[in-house]
Amino acid sequence: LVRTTGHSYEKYNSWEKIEAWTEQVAQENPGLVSRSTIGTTFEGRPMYLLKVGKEGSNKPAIFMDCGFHAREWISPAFCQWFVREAVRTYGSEIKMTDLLDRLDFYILPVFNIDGYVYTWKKNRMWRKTRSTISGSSCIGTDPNRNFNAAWCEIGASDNPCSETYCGPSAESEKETQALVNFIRQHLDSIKAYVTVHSYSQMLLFPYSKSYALTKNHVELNTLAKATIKELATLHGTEYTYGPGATTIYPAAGGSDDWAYDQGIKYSFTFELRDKGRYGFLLPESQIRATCEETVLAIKYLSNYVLEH
Ligand code: ING
Ligand code: ZN
Repeated sequence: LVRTTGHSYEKYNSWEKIEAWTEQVAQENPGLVSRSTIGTTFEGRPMYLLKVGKEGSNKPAIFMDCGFHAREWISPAFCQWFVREAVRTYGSEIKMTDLLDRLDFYILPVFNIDGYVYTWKKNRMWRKTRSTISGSSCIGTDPNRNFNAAWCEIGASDNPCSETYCGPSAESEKETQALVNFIRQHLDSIKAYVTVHSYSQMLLFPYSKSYALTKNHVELNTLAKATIKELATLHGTEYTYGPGATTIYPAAGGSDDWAYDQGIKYSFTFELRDKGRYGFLLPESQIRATCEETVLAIKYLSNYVLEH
């Protein structure tokens, strides 16, 4: 990439830089990357989606989003890194080439753009969206409590001032609406849903909304275990894994539970580094190692999904 924009894969990039990068990476990789817009945020910013894969028809797809929660800066950094890794190694590295020949990745580099911008300008620890509602001066809904999956029943708050406010209704957020509309329109092709958060080094799968086990629990558990083993091969980073409800905490309205209930049988939430030393303030010096190991995990998962 010609970096006229000041964008860097080993730094946290402002939304302005990420936005310019989405245009540039698509422009520079025709036939491999294309950019579309799936909606606009509360504050009116376009939500860019990158489709990454060798051009072809009727390909299966894997959907991956980053930046649900504004302060989890390593997450958008990972989506950017993954796209770079795809375009950098396509045609030279066998596994990536094979994946991109056979499937498409739909990558949403930042879901909660308004929140992300706010963490750069006003409050580094902001989590929620930036939407307003009548009757409260508190701002923002937790996007990972806003999906229509046992909405607001457990591990979520109906208090607009809470960090886990579920919103005035399921899918109240424009960002949620954009994502669910896109996924619903592409259910035939989407074989896996991956959402990237931080922190705590966990690989979670449904359900979080209840303690019930999914129909393919044993398969998801086995796949998660193998995926974190693959991740650990690079730097020895230890992840735990399991259903959200018992592995992290019960929480309704999450995107992975919703995607699973749409029939996407491989649905995962990554909680990237670290385990709390730096937490959301993961130093830029750890971007490379975090992203490299997570690329291995995504490639492993994707290959499994293609074969099943
Ligand atoms: N963790 C997730 C959260 O939204 C989660 C955990 C995953 C909840 C899946 C529900 C469903 O709280 C972080 N760090 O955001
Ligand atoms: Zn999160």
